[in-house]
Amino acid sequence: MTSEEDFFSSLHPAVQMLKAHIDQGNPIRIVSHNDADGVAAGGILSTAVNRLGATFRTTCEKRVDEKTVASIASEKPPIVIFSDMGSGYLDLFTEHLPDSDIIILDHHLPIETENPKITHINPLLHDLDGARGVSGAGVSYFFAKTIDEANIDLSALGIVGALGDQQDKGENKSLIGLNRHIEADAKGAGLLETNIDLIFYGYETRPIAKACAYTTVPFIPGLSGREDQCLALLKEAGIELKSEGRWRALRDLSEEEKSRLFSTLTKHMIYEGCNADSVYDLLGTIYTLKGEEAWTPLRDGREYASLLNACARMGRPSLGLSICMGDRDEAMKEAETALDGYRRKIGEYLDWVRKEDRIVEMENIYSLRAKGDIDERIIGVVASILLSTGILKNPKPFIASARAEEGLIKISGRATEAMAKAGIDLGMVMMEAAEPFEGRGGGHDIAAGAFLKEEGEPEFLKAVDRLVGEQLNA
Ligand SMILES: [Mn+2]
Repeated sequence: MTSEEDFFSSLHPAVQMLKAHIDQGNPIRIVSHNDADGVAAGGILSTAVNRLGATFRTTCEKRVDEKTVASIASEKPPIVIFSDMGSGYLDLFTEHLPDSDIIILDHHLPIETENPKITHINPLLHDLDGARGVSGAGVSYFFAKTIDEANIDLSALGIVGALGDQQDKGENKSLIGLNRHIEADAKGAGLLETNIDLIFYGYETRPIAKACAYTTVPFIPGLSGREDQCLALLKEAGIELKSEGRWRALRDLSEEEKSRLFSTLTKHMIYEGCNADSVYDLLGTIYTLKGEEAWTPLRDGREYASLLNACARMGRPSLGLSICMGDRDEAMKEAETALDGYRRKIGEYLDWVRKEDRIVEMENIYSLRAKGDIDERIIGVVASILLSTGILKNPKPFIASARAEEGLIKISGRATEAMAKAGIDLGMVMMEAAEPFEGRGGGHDIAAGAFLKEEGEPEFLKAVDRLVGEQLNA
């Protein structure tokens, strides 16, 4: 059997276990991760379980820790499904949830267990790429499709989750690995179209200045969230904004206009202190979700993911869940407000970071200790943006931290693809570095995190610096 077949067949026992609980009339407890991918995963699972006629309750959590697990245990759930989280915490489940059957649908670094009550689905257990090849929503989608082929319409959310986790690491920012199967399903069902161009949000439908201003992944310093600046840039590039009284969208531009826009963008990026190549981040595969209304943020896969991400980071994941389950009315309006607030916050944080000059260059990493100045739910996003725009002069992983609750700090580490190729695996680094500080760490090679007591942070950062150096010299 190939690893993929191996992975797919690992889903069957989990589906059987779920169905057995539903046959007994048990409620299904779903716990997902509080980010775009996690919300999409939660939406997929909630829909699939709902279609089976089961009662269910879904929440999104920032992290798995003793407190979270103990509070889930207090509900005495017969079965818990963890999605986009859990693989690194099997010992906590064994300790605190001894009476529940547990299904884990995750793509983060797994640990092993002998506990027969845990059914563990993770591509990494089958030598498949979990960091770039499939997301938590993707694993959840395959699970849903194993339940019933009719769940193939949920493939669109699988794509959204993958884009939310920035798994567009193939040529022209395309999806790779198991995500390809999801893409094929979505295209087969008439729910997805792809093409290659500037990846501004709203390629087909939005006025260009808005499309540019709304784009947050990649975040364009000076333009994201600033429509007036985008208008000025278009003017400078000599792009007509309207034709015959109608706003023009990106797809209406001629090749010649596109290349003028591209060179003006390049100048802008250099002016903002980004490296010149970072403008190529703006070109790539556009994922248009054909099942969604034109003019809405859900029409573009990356923007859909940003919307879910904003709901999660602004503390309103249930809005995102409602949208994933089909709500296009109230939840949608509130989510758009959350997205506005989120864009504004990121812009403010980036201004703050650049003004305050708080980034410290160590031997093998850059670090930023934001303390209470950046929201812990947004620190990871800020770290990704700072790393991807080339504002940091040397190619080193970026480790940022912010205060969480109860004297803890959250650490977010980000590395580039090139660094991973050079041997850096931040997931391993975080796991190892957090241990002596009674913290927990883990994740993927290019994106990882940890939690620990604030007083341990300086030593922890030294350990990270050393471990990254060891990986580079191994
Ligand atoms: Mn994920």
